[in-house]
Amino acid sequence: MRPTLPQFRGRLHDPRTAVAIGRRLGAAIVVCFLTGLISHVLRHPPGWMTGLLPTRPVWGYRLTQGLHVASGLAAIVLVMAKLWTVYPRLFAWPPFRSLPHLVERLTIALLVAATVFELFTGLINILQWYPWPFSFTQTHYAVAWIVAGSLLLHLAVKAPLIRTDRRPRRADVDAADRRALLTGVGVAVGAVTLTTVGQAFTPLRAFTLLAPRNPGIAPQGVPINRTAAAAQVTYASADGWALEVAGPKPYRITLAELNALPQQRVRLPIACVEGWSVNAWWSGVPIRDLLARAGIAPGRPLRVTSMEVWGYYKVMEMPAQYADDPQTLLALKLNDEVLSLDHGYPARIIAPNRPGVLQTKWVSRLEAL
Ligand SMILES: Nc1nc2c(c(=O)[nH]1)N[C@H]1C(S)=C(S)[C@@H](COP(=O)(O)O)O[C@H]1N2
Ligand SMILES: [Mo]
Repeated sequence: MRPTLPQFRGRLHDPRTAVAIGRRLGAAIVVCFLTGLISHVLRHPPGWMTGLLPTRPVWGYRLTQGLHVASGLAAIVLVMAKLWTVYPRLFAWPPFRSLPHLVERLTIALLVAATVFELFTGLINILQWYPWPFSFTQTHYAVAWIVAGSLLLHLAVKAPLIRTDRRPRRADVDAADRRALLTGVGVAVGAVTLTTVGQAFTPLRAFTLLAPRNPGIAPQGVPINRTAAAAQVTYASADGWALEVAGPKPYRITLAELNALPQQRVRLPIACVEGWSVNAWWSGVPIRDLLARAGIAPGRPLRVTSMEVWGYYKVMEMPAQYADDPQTLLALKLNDEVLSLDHGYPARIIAPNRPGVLQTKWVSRLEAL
């Protein structure tokens, strides 16, 4: 028996509109997926890849992670438009006509669920809100593959429909309405992008109304993710600090002694995984000089430990090419001022083309692996 189901007379719930929005959504998902892969590999490289991670361009991660968050935010708008065009099919009767049709609908359910999950967790994460019991990075990464797989299946199943869509039609009476809808969606994507992209693309930072971070409003010109208070680091605990360098000739060195060593000044960005990024001037001692003093030859990966009491980023590992890079510093100054406690006083890491989470603050120990 056929239940009473709603009737949909709106003509833009048609395949042609769904394909048109799908193309744009697909493009956003491809950019988001690829830039997400880059981010994952830079943070958790499989062993064989560690030596291959590039240190140039220094703004590489800034660009890819900015794109990751921007394309994800655009996809939120596009996915809503796409779901609006197709949702009447939820009420199609019978729910499935054949086994292949049932399989097709299940793969769409998987695709929608996985995509909504990715966009929702990503959005909540850039707001630094973690209302879930699982690890964000691992789950977000794993589900991205489900999106990729079910999207490929979806494209294969719908290939005939997408192909017919290319053929010119004589009487497309909805063309003007469809154009209006697509323009509206485009304007919405543009508005979301314009009000958020300034968190990474600083020339537009005056428009950063909706982004969680505005790089224009930041102590010493750089936003802060984890404060010293959250990491339980105080000026008192930094008192009497000395950097410990382990190696064949281990040594301890005080802040005054570090300041007396030859300094390097470099312009490098902090690029947070949450999408905000900003360039800054950093001054300090090249890490390779500190390692050489301990008798450590170039080519060795490094373990860096922070004096913070607890945190996921207390210990960080750095592949050799970053440790040896002349621009990788144990920074003592930010934009020509002594680091503030929140920025990692007395000393922090700054390295080219690495995610912000690996730019360890409050460094207490270096050790070659
Ligand atoms: N020891 C330590 N270092 C850390 C963190 C941390 O939690 N602990 N957070 C990292 C993150 S997520 C970012 S984006 C950068 C931000 O540095 P900033 O606060 O100086 O901008 O510091 C990184 N360094
Ligand atoms: Mo970050």
